[in-house]
Amino acid sequence: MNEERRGFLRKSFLGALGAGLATGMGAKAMAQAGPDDPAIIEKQIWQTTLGQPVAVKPYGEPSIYEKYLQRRQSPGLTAVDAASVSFAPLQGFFGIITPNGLHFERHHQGWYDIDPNKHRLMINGMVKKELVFTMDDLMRLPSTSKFHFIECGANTGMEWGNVAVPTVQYTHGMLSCCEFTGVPLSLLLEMAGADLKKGKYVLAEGNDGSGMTRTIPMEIALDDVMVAWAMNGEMLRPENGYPLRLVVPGVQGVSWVKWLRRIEVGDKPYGTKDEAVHYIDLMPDGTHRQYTTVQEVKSVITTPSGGQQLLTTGFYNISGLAWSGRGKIQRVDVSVDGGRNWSQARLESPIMDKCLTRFNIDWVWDGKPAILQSRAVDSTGHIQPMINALREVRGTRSIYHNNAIQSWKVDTNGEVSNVQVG
Ligand SMILES: Nc1nc2c(c(=O)[nH]1)N[C@H]1C(S)=C(S)[C@@H](COP(=O)(O)O)O[C@H]1N2
Ligand SMILES: [Mo]
Repeated sequence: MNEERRGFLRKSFLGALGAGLATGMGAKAMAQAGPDDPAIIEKQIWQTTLGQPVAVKPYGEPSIYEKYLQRRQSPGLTAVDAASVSFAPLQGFFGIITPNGLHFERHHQGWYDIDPNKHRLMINGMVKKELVFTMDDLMRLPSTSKFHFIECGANTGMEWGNVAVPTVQYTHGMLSCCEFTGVPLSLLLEMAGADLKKGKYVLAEGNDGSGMTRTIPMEIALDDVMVAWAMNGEMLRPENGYPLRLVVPGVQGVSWVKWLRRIEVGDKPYGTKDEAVHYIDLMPDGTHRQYTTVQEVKSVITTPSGGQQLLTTGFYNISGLAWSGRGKIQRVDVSVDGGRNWSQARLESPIMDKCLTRFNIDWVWDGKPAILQSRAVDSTGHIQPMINALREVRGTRSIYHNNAIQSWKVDTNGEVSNVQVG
């Protein structure tokens, strides 16, 4: 790889955006390689000297050449760092799994590294017997592992007002996807003898100072909700709820209560601050829509995406992610001309319920301006809407639940930027 060009690419990308460069963007540099390239004909230091011994780093880290791929805070979005969000660098991900160190974070009052020996989970309310579990008690139970996406209800929220946030990290980066391991909540409710006749809801409560509490309808609680201690093969990271969090597949992130300490069975919705003041959708007529549970079908092209630069005309692999809180992804169509023509993208397997699905499609850029869009359809037949169709129903003053089609404009100089079309 041509070092200068690589340096130039990194610098320009960093200078413009302060965001990481996705590997695979060195198209021109790769095209310049040839039979006289010293990188292939000369012996390199890594061929002629001894490498590092094992376990220099008992817990492994990414290559130093990937150090700019980081989760990042949006400057000016929140005044207090402990009540903030860091966005996942979607532009640098491959496949569907989010590496644990790059999972997005959203804390209402900071994160804690809670001593698992002091952590308890209580099941109370309308139950025959109140139960309190230690982590050891929970981890003896029959566990299950499942892949799911988590998306904050406020993801893509700035687009309601057409703020044209520059990169996919900031437009869609409150999204991650992991394999979670834990026990079904239904098992714990059964053990406590929950009153399933009168008990129509559960309240989930976190162990942090924000007093995070969310109501979950009983049919969802009994369906696929998990009390999880692991993500991607290791214990949860402290930022993501160590040692215990709720996994509520298909439902907005706020209901995935971290540092989970209590589940209460009740007969009506609890109307807590996190569902009466926050996480409510402001509708055009001034009313609020409460208890929006499902994250509707959505997709986004992650490469090429805002802030990236196409260096030459020619072949590109357009790649992105699609997901639906209602089930599986059925189909993704991609347009390169602002929605006039659509072609069906390849869906990579596995395609799982309430999980990210990776799509890819070939594209040859002719050097003319282009507008790239993706439109997902889920297994229940729901289709991702155009932004203005969604605005007609939802208005422009909401923050939450924007699942509109995202448009990236490619300029004649190869610069990719965020625009709104349709
Ligand atoms: N206890 C507790 N749980 C919480 C939160 C919190 O601040 N405290 N934030 C919620 C919100 S708004 C989201 S979007 C997700 C974010 O999960 P993550 O930080 O693991 O990405 O956690 C939810 N669970
Ligand atoms: Mo959230």
